Amino acid sequence: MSTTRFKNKKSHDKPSKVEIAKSGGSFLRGQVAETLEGREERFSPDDVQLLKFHGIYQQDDRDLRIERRKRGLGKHWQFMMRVALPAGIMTAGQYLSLDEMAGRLADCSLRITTRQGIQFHGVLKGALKPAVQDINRRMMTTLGACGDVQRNVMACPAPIDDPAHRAVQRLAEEISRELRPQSGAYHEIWIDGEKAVSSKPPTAAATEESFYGKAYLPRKLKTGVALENDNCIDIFSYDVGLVGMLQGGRVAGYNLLIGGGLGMTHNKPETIARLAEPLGYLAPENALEAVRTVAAIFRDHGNRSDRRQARLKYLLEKWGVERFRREFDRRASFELEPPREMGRLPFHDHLGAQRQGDGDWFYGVFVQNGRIVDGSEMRLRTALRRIVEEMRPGVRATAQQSLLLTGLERPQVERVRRILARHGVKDAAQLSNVRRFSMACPALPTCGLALGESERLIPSVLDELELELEQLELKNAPLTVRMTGCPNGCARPYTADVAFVARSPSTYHVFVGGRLEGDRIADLFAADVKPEDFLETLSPLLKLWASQRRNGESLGDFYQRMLGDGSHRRRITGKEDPTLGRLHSLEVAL
Ligand code: SRM
Ligand code: SF4
Repeated sequence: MSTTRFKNKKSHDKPSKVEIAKSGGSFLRGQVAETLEGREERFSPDDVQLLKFHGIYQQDDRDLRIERRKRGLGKHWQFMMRVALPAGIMTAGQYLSLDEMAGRLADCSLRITTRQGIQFHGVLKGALKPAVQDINRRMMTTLGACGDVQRNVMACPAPIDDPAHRAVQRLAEEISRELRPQSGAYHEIWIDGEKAVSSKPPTAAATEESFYGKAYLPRKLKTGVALENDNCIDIFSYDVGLVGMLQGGRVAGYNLLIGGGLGMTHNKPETIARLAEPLGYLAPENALEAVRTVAAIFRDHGNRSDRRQARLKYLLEKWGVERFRREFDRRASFELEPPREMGRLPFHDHLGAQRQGDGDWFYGVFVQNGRIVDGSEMRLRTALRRIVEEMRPGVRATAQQSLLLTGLERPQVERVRRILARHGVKDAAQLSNVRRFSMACPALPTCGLALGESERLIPSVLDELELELEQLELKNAPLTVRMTGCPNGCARPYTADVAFVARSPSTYHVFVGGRLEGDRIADLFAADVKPEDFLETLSPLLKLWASQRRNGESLGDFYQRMLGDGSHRRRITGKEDPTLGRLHSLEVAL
């Protein structure tokens, strides 16, 4: 396989500002070390771009903006740090150290991300270095958790003791390791040359980034590894997906999917959310090379002048699958076979108590919006710390922003339940489906791109929906509701049964028609709806679903059946017409 150094072969217009910052950044160094030592509260715009590769985002507390402006003060600068955890896997010691750091160096919360990472918010500049050092000391890393590189690699985190689950978790770890940036900058800046095992120490050759080159990838690259009988990671949403096809309980090979991605911009028809599509089938021993080959094609041919058009999905739209496959075949040392037939990939959230298959049990704890924090009614952070300190289970983050406690003996499961209940944390079985399968992105006050609320708004929206669904006797019907503070899609809204996507501080687009399996893109159902009108907008459809629903039919499936055009949408643009009107004209009693 080709390992040629990066050359920007495209004849696109001039490189974007971020490309210039990357190329001139001396392999992620910039002036980061100097600013870190200096008195400034924040980094220069170029260094802000480089910091992302180190897993760090410069943010400000947006709740404080108006008040500070009134007092003649500037923004309250702070940082978000992201820890990359392949397949979401941590040891008890690692989890406890992250929990301890959340109290000492961040805002006393840990946040499980939709891609199985852990984020800290509210880290001040002076706390960045100790935090990165602690994380590395515990054999974890923030390197490559953000930035234009291969991001954290996802896989089913369930500790099921079978060859297939072990294979996908191992592969996620291998891909992460293989495609992590090699630059010595990370060590120089954060670890001071101290040798840490989680990321490689600097060498003369490594500073040249033999795979990425000085400009890295044109944009982030997201990869996941699923199983044909377990798609808990939403495999169709990523740039690169590997679906393990099973034979006798083992992964016989992988279907390679490419070109998924959900980020869009409101009113920009040239921006799209789309599902990944099959490129071919390959043997397990070629999986690593396959991801590397896709990354290399992206590196050499992705758009480096317009970041809105830079993700792999746009290259695929431009080239089509056939041309992409020809380029893949030209570079790979093995032959890609035609993709194997895939049925509907089942979804599991892995919550509650389940057997691992090795005599032990695991217990999945629901974490609303991934936020592990102590509140007045529910002290989740304390409860989890007590459990992990006492029982030392493995700890794993799911792609639904929840947590699995693994390797428990049966009596320990009951003890876990008791500790959680004592701290006000509900067992998954006590939750309504609409809450259990919900997700929201952080949005305000930390995310600089948020147009409106998400994580702080969704609980009250779910309260209202719960009441309505209870009355309609739909409490146990399959339904996923997601919310994001902007159209970038961080909580994967466009594949949900129902999604609310902020358009402004007080209005949201409402999407309907995806489903839990994540294999269909929703329609824009209603535009510019105020949160107080969400229920009124959805209620007629919910009532119809209740009265005309087929056995086990999800809201998304029901809606698609009502529309009756047999569409299985795989793509949506940033500018679509709402479908609410179409349903009216179908003489449906809305
Ligand atoms: Fe995301 C940018 C949070 C998963 C698409 N995302 C951001 C930033 C870093 C905002 C920024 O650039 O300044 C957000 C930080 C907010 C904060 O305060 O923490 C942010 N994204 C998140 C997380 C934490 C949401 C969550 O609820 O967990 C997820 C972190 C995952 C991780 O561990 O790596 C997260 N982001 C996603 C996903 C979902 C996924 O990958 O499964 C998507 C849609 C899939 C995709 O990539 O297409 C997603 N995030 C984006 C985009 C749109 C990219 C695009 O192609 O247009 C942006 C904006 C950007 O990159 O310019 C973005
Ligand atoms: Fe921020 Fe938008 Fe992502 Fe939400 S969806 S975290 S508002 S970028």
